[in-house]
Amino acid sequence: MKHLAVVVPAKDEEGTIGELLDRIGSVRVPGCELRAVVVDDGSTDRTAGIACECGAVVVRHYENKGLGAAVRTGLRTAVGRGADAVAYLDADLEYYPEDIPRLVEPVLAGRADYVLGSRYKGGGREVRGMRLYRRIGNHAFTLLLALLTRRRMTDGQTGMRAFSREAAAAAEIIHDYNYAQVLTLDLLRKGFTFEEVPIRYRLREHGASFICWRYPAKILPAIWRELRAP
Ligand SMILES: Nc1nc2c(ncn2[C@@H]2O[C@H](COP(=O)(O)OP(=O)(O)O)[C@@H](O)[C@H]2O)c(=O)[nH]1
Ligand SMILES: [Mg+2]
Repeated sequence: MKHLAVVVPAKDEEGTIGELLDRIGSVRVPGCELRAVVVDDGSTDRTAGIACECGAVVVRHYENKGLGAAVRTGLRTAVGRGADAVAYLDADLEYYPEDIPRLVEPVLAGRADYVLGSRYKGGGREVRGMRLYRRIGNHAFTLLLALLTRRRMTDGQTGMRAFSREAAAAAEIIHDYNYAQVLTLDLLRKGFTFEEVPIRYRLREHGASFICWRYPAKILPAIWRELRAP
C-alpha cells in the first residue's frame, strides 16, 4: 500500500476544514492510503481544533507566516512521514477532493513528478463568477510562466497540485508569501516531469481570499530571485 499524503494549508478556515477533511476521508485511490496533513498557519479561529478532531495530522505555525511557508512545511512534513506521493489542495472548498484520484494518476503511473490541476483545461467553465482582474491576472501569470519554462500551461496559479516523493523532497519555495509560480519554476528547472489535468472549481462561499492589490508586487520580485538562483 502506498502512502499518499494530502497537504492542506489553512488560515482561518473553520467554515470549510471539517467538510473538506470528511470528504478527503471518503476519497479512494486504488493501492493508496490517504493521510491528511493540515498546516495551520496561525489561525485565530477553530481551524486547528476541528482538523485534529477529524483525525488529520496537524502542524501549527503559531504565528502567521504565509502560504509559501505553509506549503513548505506541508511538503516537508509529508516527506518526513514517509509519503510516496503528495496531493495538495486549498482548505476553502474551491477545489474538489473527489478530483484527487485523477490529479495523482500521472504521478502514480510514473509519467509525471509534478501535476497541476487546471481550472481552464476543461474549457474554463469552472471559473465563472471570478472577478475580471483575477481572470486577467491568472492568464498573465500563466503566460509568463509558460514563456519562462517553455511549456504548455493553462493554470499556473492553481491551488490543487500533486508531487512524486522525489519532487516533494526537492521542492524549494523561495518566499514565505506564496508558492504558486516560484514552486513551478523551481521544479521544472530541476528537470522534474510535468503534466496538467483538468479539475473542477467553484468560488469560495466562506472566509476571504488573501490575494490583494499587493500580490503582483510581492510575486514578481520572487520570480526574479528564483530565476537568478543557481
Ligand atoms: N498558510 C497560510 N495559508 C493561507 C494564508 N492565507 C490563505 N491561506 C490558505 O491558502 C489557501 C488559498 O488561499 P486563498 O486566500 O483562498 O487564495 P485564492 O484561492 O488564490 O484566493 C486557503 O486554503 C487558505 O486557507 C496564509 O497566510 N497562510
Ligand atoms: Mg481560495
